[in-house]
Amino acid sequence: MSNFVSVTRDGGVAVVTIDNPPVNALSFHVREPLMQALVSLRDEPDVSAIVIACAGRTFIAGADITEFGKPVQQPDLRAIIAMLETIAKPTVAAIHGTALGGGLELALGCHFRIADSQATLGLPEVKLGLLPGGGGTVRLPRLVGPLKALSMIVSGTPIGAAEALAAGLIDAVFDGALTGQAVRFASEMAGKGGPFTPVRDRDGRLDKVDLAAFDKAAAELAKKARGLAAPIACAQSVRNAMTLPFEEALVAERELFAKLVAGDQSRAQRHLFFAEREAAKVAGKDIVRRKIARVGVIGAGTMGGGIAMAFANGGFSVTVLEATQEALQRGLAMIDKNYAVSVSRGSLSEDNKRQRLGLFKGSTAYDDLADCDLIVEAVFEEMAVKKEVFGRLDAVAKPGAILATNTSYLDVNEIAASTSRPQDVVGMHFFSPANVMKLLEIVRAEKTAPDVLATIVELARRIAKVPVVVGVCHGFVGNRMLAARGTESEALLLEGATPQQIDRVFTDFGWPMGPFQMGDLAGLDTGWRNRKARGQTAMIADTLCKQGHFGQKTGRGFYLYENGSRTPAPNPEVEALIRDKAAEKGIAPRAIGADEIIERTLYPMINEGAKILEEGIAARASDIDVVWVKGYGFPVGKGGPMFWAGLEGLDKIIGRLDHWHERTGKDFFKPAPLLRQMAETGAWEGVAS
Ligand code: T1G
Repeated sequence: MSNFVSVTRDGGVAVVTIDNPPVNALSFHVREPLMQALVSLRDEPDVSAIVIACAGRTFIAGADITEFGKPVQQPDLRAIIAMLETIAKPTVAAIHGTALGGGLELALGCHFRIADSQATLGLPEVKLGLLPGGGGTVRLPRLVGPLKALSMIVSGTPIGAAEALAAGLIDAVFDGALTGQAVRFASEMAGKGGPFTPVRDRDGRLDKVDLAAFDKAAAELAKKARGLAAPIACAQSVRNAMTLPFEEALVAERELFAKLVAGDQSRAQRHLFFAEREAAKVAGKDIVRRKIARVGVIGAGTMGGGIAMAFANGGFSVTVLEATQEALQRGLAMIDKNYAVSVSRGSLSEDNKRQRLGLFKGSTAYDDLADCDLIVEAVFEEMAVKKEVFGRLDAVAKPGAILATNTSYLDVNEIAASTSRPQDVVGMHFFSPANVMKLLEIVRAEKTAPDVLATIVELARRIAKVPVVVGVCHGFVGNRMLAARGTESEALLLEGATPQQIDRVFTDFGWPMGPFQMGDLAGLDTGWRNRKARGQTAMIADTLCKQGHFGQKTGRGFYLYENGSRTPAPNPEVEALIRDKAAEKGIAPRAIGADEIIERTLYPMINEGAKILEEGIAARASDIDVVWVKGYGFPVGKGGPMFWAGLEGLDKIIGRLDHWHERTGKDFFKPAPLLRQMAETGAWEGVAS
């Protein structure tokens, strides 16, 4: 046998164990010995049944994603499953941990599937821009029915063992000692005698759903695809299971898979899969992390409350500090209300709500933070206020406590300098709503100790955040590039583009919404306050703010929101305001095309990303991609701004930046040296191989 696949015997039952850490991916060095083992066991007369199990923390978590884009080495997964289905003796998959993708597909090639009660099962290929390419779209509907299969495959969301049992995906659920129970189960099946029908021959559930109902459900799901090909292909392949003979549906699945795996969208999404994990790696695996049990949060407003919830959701005890009892009670009431909404939506049980609320303590006295291992401030975004808070923290926090600031923009070095322990100070830039948004920019200040950084990066994943370590500059990575993306917005309006037109270019690109609709949603007053703090102006936006028009919350901003509606409608007053301001500046409006809008918003954003890399504010281009996809809704099918720059072509980007630099004289368009250097070498690190 091989190091990755072993066979043991338990009576007449053969147990094939796969051991390919860390997630038992179906790499070639697993597939080859696995095929050999199954072929020989199929023909061994004294083997009455076969169990396929995995060592380590999980059943097979899928095909080996690192193999995509390279020549397929036989046997491929489909060949193994096809061979499995020629075995007459009972075959049983023993599932623990996560049976995902090709792992679940292999299990679908067995006659039976049993699972540990804590196991999850799913076909998440759509999240990689793919579809289940090992027969999952054709076999799963045969067990759980077309509609459940459609929902599982298009969403990519795994289900638990109990749900899988109820749906007919698995045959039994056990607690503990799974392999032993699998052997007993297999032996019982063998004792009952065959024939054992492979999943491929079970058509009973396919015709229980009429095609019209299926197409209606698929059409609903297609609305959320937002330009991504994989969700549509997934639905088509499940539909083929209903309308085509098994073999034809399998061939059609393979053709759809081949197209997706070679496409830019899947390359982009596979890039992001690894980029997210790369970003979470901190130099020095052997660094001892500090123990974090109790967390203090200063400020119970929107950000502070959301941050406190993020920690409570991760199981941490949280002390919430506010300046007054009234503010504290308001903040705690908001937290309670947020949990109540989750319960009403069914995403949280009453027990979980009670358990999480039990983790909170409220206080108005800094001394009550003395037992906290980590204290996060989320107070007003002004340096003087931050310094005052950190000065007080320095006096009460216990030695070794980590002091974190949630600032979005400000200089964390300056904040750290207001304490006697700058080595314990770090930035934790959460995104609103902090209990929902995945991105966490971890700001490494000059004096931040390595173990502080390592502790917070690891902690991020415990509170379901995606960490990216960034350096100190105004706006760090995300907001600094957001500013670059928006610098020309006003000019584009004055020269003839409308807010609707610009927003439409963004949504056609794949963003959930454009910059003006986003500004109305976030509140135009936030940007106004930041501009004033930096002595900057924006004619149109400032005028709207001076008139008290902050966007959705006031019913009007760049758009109108009639009767409390959240749906934006064109605002004739804004269009008149733009014309008036343009006339004041002697600008004759002209037609502005989509390409120009992209070149004057997204290209400068990429240029800023290159400068961020040059300055070492981000360690990798892929970190920037993670920031933008997880924090700002950059379309996953384009892999993030730096990956997309590779798809767009650096020469083209540089050429257009040069054009706008010459035409406007704005240095902001001057291509960063790194862009030119990468274009010459052709080795733009933003593009996966
Ligand atoms: N292939 C290669 N490497 C993988 C991998 C995979 N499928 N899954 C994880 N890794 C690596 C990962 O990069 C990291 O590496 C380490 O394992 C730990 O992962 C034909 C086409 C299973 C829920 O999409 O969702 O099957 O950084 O940090 O948080 O139809 O990994 O340590 O060097 O994520 O405990 C379908 C992807 C593939 C599942 C565990 N399967 N994996 O989460 O650990 S396509 C998936 C996950 C397919 C077939 C199709 C998670 C996890 P490193 P981790 P985790």
